[in-house]
Amino acid sequence: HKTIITYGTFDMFHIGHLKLLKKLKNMGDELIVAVSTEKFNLVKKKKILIPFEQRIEIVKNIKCVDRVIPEEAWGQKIKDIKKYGVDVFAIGNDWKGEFNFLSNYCEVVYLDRTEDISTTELKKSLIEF
Ligand code: C2G
Repeated sequence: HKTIITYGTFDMFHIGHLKLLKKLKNMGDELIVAVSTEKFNLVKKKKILIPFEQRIEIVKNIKCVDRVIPEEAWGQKIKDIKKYGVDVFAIGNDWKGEFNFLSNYCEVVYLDRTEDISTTELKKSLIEF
């Protein structure tokens, strides 16, 4: 049994998020997704359009997602890895290298992002719409 975990804001859920989650699910048996709370997005200095309750509800209902948890702090990853018996931490390669310290606790994988889509671009095209 192989458990994968990933973390993210998942604002304005789009195909880039979905492709990543499907790839992650195919890497193992159980996929856990930690969704960033409003408070933690302030820490990340990330402006959010869709409230946490809606973002986590959407991710929870994605077929390949087995469990969702809130992401409230940078420091929770090690606790989560131990608590859920995580075998693989994975995230998009925009974070390449940032989480190598987790390799003391589990495998660390950085995956290619999906090109030509991002919440930032979506916001821009909405303004022009
Ligand atoms: N992603 C992707 N392709 C895109 C856009 C996003 O593969 N076109 C991936 C990102 O690489 C990330 C995940 O989708 O793995 C979620 O993206 P964000 O919500 O932007 O995540 P972020 O705000 O960077 O939060 O502790 C880690 C942070 O919480 C990550």
